[in-house]
Amino acid sequence: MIELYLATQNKHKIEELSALLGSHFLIKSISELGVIDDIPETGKTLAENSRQKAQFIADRFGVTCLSDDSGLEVDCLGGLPGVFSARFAGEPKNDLANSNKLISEMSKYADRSARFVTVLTFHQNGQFRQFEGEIRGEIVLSPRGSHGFGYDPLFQPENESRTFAEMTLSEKNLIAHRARALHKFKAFADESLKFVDE
Ligand code: ITT
Repeated sequence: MIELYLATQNKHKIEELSALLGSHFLIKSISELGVIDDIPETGKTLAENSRQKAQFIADRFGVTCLSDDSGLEVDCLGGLPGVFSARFAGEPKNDLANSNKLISEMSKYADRSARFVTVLTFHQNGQFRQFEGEIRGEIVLSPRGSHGFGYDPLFQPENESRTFAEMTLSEKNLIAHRARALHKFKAFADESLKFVDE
């Protein structure tokens, strides 16, 4: 079993990742390390921000950790909100304000295609590795559903008639960006990590 600190303050990410990580990992919260504020993210890409969050925890505590930086990239907005997804409507970050801004910015476009992307960064013993997952879909201009978080009520994955917010966590986790990135991490872990319980 490997102790794995999740380098995020987002409880929904923790829920989604925890449901998939499996029994080889003992999941730990960075609040146990005394980190209770948002970890700074000042990069220009999801990959840079993801690395920055894992590096922040690694530099201070040296622990094995996994960070997540995710974003919604909307084609007609040139990839926005992208790296600005959490604070699209400004500070303080607010899911509803972000969604309302997205609806208003998109109303003049017919093309509603978009993708969700996650970049996970795994740190162990000074080594960093990244894993990316994406799912394509489209933005609906009337929010639907009450599950999930963030832009979930506005995102309808391709080949689905429901938004992410109309799915249970396990249904979302069968297809979503974060789950796809996590499966890549798990394949790497199964191949390369030593679990002391084996
Ligand atoms: P941490 O930095 O502490 O991990 P955060 O919420 O600030 O938490 P991000 O910087 O990755 O995380 O921000 C991504 C934003 O994109 C997030 O706040 C949501 O608004 C949105 N988002 C990310 N993944 C999502 C998902 O699976 N469903 C809906 N919205 C999502």
